[in-house]
Amino acid sequence: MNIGVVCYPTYGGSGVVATELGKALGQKGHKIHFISYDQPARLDFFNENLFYHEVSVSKYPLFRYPPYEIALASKIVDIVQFANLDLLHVHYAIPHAAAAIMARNILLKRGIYIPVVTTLHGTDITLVGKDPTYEPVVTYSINESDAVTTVSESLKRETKEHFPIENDITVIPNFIDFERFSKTPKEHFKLAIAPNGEHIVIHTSNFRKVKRVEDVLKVFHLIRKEVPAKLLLVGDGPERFNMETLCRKLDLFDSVTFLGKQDAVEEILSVGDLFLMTSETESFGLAALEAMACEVPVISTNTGGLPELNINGVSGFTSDLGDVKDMAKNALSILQGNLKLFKLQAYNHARKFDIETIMPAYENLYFKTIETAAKRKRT
Ligand code: GMT
Repeated sequence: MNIGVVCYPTYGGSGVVATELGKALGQKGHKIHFISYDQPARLDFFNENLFYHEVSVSKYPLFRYPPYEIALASKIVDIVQFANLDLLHVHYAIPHAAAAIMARNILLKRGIYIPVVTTLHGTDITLVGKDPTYEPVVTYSINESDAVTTVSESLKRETKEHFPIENDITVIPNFIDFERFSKTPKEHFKLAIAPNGEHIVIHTSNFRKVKRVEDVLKVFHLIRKEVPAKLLLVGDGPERFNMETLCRKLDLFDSVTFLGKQDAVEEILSVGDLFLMTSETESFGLAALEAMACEVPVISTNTGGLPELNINGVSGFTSDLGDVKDMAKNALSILQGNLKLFKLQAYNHARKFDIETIMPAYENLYFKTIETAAKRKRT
């Protein structure tokens, strides 16, 4: 198949999922055309099946807000024709689904029907999408898509609850590439971080408010009162400065390292004992899955899709939002109890999300969607 993939190029979960899926499909022989405003961060190699098409938005003094959607739709129209695409897979509804539907309508006038698969990732529904500023267009684009997927049952429920959706929604959970994410501990790194054998606790995120990184620090503060521990914070974002201030206030600075954005996350996770995800909501929680694949148990909230991923008492523990005392209690029960068992259980649970198991679900959906579109054309 020739597939166009529209995604954000950043380190955020939706861009990572889009890129990793595209790379895996490319390895299976499909031709994958990424369309974005920058080269996707995880698109770290090219082969004969992978292509990247940059969307550039021309500047004009009149444009207070450069019209990205129009540039994107025009680029999609061009690539569908130029690369003879069979299907478009757009990740994150805003504005990708709307641009894809616009492109599909333009192409229809030229006698081409390009089916659109939209994958909803979370904040495009739970935070931004619900906002009345965007809601009518999000609803329209979801209903107009030829197929819609969500990354968890919880996100499917929320989508149906908050939007008048007429389409079926298929749940296809996120996945992990075990060739990349597997425990590869670098002893010298571990020793540099925890020279006295302290436990290593990790959090990775984009430091947005929804991640509640302040709760990560509060939980770690309680953990460190009981056991020697170090905290590695991976990623960067708007809350970083506030978190550095809070670290000083809690007198944690010596035990916390802000690593910023990192490419080789798997190497960092490989030295971890525990992963903290205290988010207000997470449609899936890909960062937690990456940790589990590297044998790191997870302490998380029980919101959104997290309980589908982090099985309470198995791959780690889940607590109510903001209940930092319960999270710290659970964390200590792992660190002071059978850590080895939890590491193994976290890894075993992660195996259920192997890319090799999940990828065929997308492939089947593509085939079905293309077939349905072809039937429509014939009738
Ligand atoms: O978490 C973010 O803020 C980034 C966002 C994205 O779209 O990049 O992540 C969402 O999609 C990921 C991939 O499907 C999920 O693993 C995250 O749980 C989801 N984030 C939220 O729902 C807050």
